[in-house]
Order: sequence, then structure tokens, then C-alpha cells
Amino acid sequence: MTNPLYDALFAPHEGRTSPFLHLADGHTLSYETFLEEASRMANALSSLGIGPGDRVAVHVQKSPQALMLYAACVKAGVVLLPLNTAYTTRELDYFVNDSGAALFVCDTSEEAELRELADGSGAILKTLGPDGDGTLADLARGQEATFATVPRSEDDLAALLYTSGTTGRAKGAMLTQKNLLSNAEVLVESWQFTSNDVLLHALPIFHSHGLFVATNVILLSGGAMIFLPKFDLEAVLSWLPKATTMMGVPTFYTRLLEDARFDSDLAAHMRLFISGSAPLLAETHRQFEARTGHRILERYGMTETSMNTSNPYDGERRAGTVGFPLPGVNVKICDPETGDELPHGEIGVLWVRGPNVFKGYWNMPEKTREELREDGFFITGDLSMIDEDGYVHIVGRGKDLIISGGFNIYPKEIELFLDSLPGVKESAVIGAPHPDFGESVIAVLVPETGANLDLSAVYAAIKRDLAGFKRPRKIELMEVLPRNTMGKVQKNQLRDRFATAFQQD
Ligand code: MCA
Ligand code: AMP
Repeated sequence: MTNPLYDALFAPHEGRTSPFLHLADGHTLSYETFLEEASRMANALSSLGIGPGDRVAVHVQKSPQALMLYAACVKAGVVLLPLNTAYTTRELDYFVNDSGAALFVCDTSEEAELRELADGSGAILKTLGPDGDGTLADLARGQEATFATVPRSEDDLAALLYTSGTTGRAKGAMLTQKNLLSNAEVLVESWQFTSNDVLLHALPIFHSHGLFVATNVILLSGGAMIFLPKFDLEAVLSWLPKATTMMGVPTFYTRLLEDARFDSDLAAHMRLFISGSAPLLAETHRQFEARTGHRILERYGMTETSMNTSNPYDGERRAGTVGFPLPGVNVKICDPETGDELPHGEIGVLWVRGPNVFKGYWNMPEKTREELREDGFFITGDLSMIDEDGYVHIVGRGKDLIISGGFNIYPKEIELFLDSLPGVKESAVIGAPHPDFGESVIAVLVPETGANLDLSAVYAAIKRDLAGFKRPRKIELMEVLPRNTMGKVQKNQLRDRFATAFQQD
């Protein structure tokens, strides 16, 4: 094989006229058309001097063209760096510079604002709009519809995905061709995807869930996707009859359950509903079954590892658990202090090893050594337990992390930002249960002594510099933060105190 990922996911579909993407406007794009456009895009990259190993940072709306850019990158051996559309200029600056991106593709509407950033980083700036417009699309239009696939080995990088960390500094997870391909193979098999499947795709495509789990599974099985720009309840309800499967974060399923039109008739024809990225409450699992007769299949993964465990397709899908390690994936639960493996039934940190586990953090050898052991085990930071039947339970987090609507938010990053604002002495950021997002963000601020903290200025700074999903939805003022004798902020006390803050929202 010359380029394992392209050869497995895309090459078999060249010239295939069957549907690949059903779009919200009613149009359908065949595999053949999609791949011709992707080849044009690959030629466009090449004409810009972008070649194997170069990073292409992408900050664009979800569209077929954005997905073509993914295919083009794989074909041209280029490393894709997708970025959350909610990121602000300040946040983007770090990713583009840290990755040394050679090309930065942004939305057409952002070109003027991001020009200075791109020039400062040395990246070429091109645009791609949601309707297939933009300077990259224009360049691609004039290119040939064929492109000689660039040879790659399975250990070459296919993608760089940034994930924030407990230190507040985001880390680029290096994902190889093998990481992505091995995971797609295992998922197609485990979840029994075939070319008859039509996946309802309402996830964003800048994260592993929507881009790799969902899209790669469909590409490998040769099925089709109903490719919606985002999760819009009306659109999802109206397209559901044409789908066989759906993947989503728990918020998708709680929103569906809130609508009486989502009933057993609407879901009867469906083969499978899959949930991940955040804990699915056992209660949601039960309500879903009571309403539709379907047991949601919950699985567990991470940006660094793609998918690690899954409830069984055949067999009991156990509510409140994430199932069994996927074939080829080793999971063990270890003592957080000693690293010794713990017996079933005991709670510790989940370690994972397998072909799915990433190659390390971009330009961070020390961080990589801390979390990715020489024997191949990656320390996830998730507090877990394996029960007597072998089901893995994620029972908490050893890392300070909030997951809101499936997006990860690292409190440290927000705290560093808040601490830097005038009048703020210190801050603590916590998550509290939220009926729609699962968890949402509360910031506790301690004003400088004698300062008259201007909260409207704090809100304005947050709005300007932090992506919307990270923004604290409530700010509380305290004179001092609760600390233990070691001086560590007692976040548990804060979580208890503000546990019901979002209950009436
Ligand atoms: C949007 N907003 C949010 C979120 N999303 N606030 C908190 N948490 C969120 N997740 C805010 C916006 O900033 C905006 O705020 C307001 O909500 C409305 O924005 P809109 O885009 O209309 O929101 P939405 O359509 O309601 O989006 C909610 C959503 C979306 C559908 C749950 O967040 C989503 O698609 N989440 C999926 C995340 C995902 O794919 N995660 C996978 C990570 P304002 O009004 O103030 O401007 S990959 C991963 O975790 C691993 C590998 C795994 O296991 O899968
Ligand atoms: P990310 O860094 O965005 O890849 O998020 C990965 C984290 O999401 C994991 O380390 C878990 O904490 C969490 N996660 C993903 N899937 C699940 C799940 N099914 N149940 C509980 N937590 C999950």
C-alpha cells in the first residue's frame, strides 16, 4: 500500500456513483464527485507549495468542501489541523503558531480579521466558505480532477488535534495514519456498519467524534451520511426517517427526548444510536429505551486515542458503563500514586494501549513522556473501574476538566485568563450540573483588595477572547477561596456550594 489511510478510506470509492453525502438542501453528492473535488483541492494545496508533512490549520464552517479538504490532505500526505469554529482570534493565534502551519484556511467572513495573525506566523492564508466559496475553493476549481496519491507510511502523521490540558496550555495530539485506520476498522466491525448504512451526521467536524469516528466509519463501510451543518432539532427530526444510524453527544439525546414528536414510530426503523464524548446519564439511557425501544450504545474515547471501549452491539448495553475494551485495545486500571494495576472492582486511573494510541504531543517531549509510557500505555486521567462482568465504568476525572455539551473545557485555562484581568486577584473555575449541556461553567472571582471589580468589563473580555462554549455562564464573587492546609483550592467545596446553580435555567 502506498498511502494506507487513503487506500482504505477513499480509493475504493473513486468512480463510484453511489451517494456519499445527503445535504440539508436536498442535494446528494456521490462518492465520485466528492473525490474528484477532493483531488482538485489536493492540486490546489500542491500549487501553493504545501506538501507531505506540512500542517494545514483549518477554521471553517462544516460543509462538504471542508470534508473534501480532509480527503485532499490525506491524499497529499498533508497533516490536517481542524480547529473549533468557536475559537477567537486570540485562541487561534496559539494553534497556528505552535503547529507551524504552512497554510491557514479560514472562513471567508474572517479573512480580514485573521490576516495579521497569518502574516505574523508565516502561514499562507486562504478562505473556504460554507457554500463552497472562498479563495481556496476558487483555486481548486481551476485544477485537474485527478491527483497522484502521495505515498505515506502508517506511522506518518495524518492529523494534529489540539486538546487543552490541566496546565492551561493546549497540546497537539499527533495522530498517525495507523491510529485512524485501525480505529475505523475496529468500529466498523464492532458496530456492524455496511454500505447500506446512512448515518445522521449533526456533529461538528473539527473533533475526533464527528471527523474520525463518524466519517471514517462511513468511508470504510461505503455507506452514506446525512450531513447536517449542526445539531438542529427540527432538521434532525425531519431527516431521521431517512437514516439508519446516528452518533451524538448526550445533549443530542436529551434534546430529542424533550420533544414529544420523537417517539417509537419515528425511531422504529433505526438500526443504532451511539453516544459518546461525555457521560450519558443512566437515566437518559433508560428514558430513551422507554420512549423508543432502543438501547443507546455508549462508547468511550479521547482525542489522543480515538475510541477505546464500547458497549456491545450484540449483548447487553449496560446503562452507566462504556462497555468493553475494543478488539486490539488493552485497558487497565492503575493506582494513581504507584501506577500499579488494580484488581476489578477498584477505582483507579484508566491506562490504555493499542494501535489507536497517538504518537505523542507535538513539540512536547516531556509532556509526552509523562503521559505516554515506554511500554505504550497512555495515562488517560479518567477515574474508572472495571466491574465483575468486565464492563468499564468512567466514575470521575482525575484531571480538572469540565465537559459541556461534549466540548472539553480545562478550568486552568480560564483561570489563567481571568487572573490576568484588572481587578481580579484570583479565580477558581468549576463545572456544575446543567440540564442541557450536562455540565456548565461557573467562575468564582476574588477581587483585588479595595478594587471595585467592573463585572461588565470582565464579561466583555470573556466574550472577546474566549470561545463561546468555554465562557462562564455564571460569575460568583467571594472574598477568599476555600483552601486546604496545603493551600490548594478546595474545588469540591465550591462544587457543592454551587451544585444547583443551573437547575432552574
Ligand atoms: C454551543 N454553546 C455552548 C456549547 N455549544 N455552550 C456550552 N457548551 C456547548 N457545548 C453556546 C454558544 O457559544 C452560544 O452561546 C450558544 O450556546 C448557542 O450556540 P449554538 O451553536 O447554536 O449551540 P447549540 O447548537 O445549542 O450547540 C450545542 C451542541 C454543540 C449541539 C451540544 O455544542 C455540539 O454539537 N456539541 C458536540 C461536541 C462534540 O462533537 N464533541 C466531540 C469532542 P452564546 O449564545 O452566548 O453566543 S471529541 C471527544 O470528546 C472524544 C474523542 C470522544 O470521545 O468523542
Ligand atoms: P477529548 O479530550 O475531547 O477527546 O475528551 C476526552 C474525554 O471525554 C475523556 O478523557 C473522558 O473524560 C470524556 N469522555 C469521552 N467519552 C466518554 C463517555 N462515554 N463517558 C464519560 N466520559 C467520556
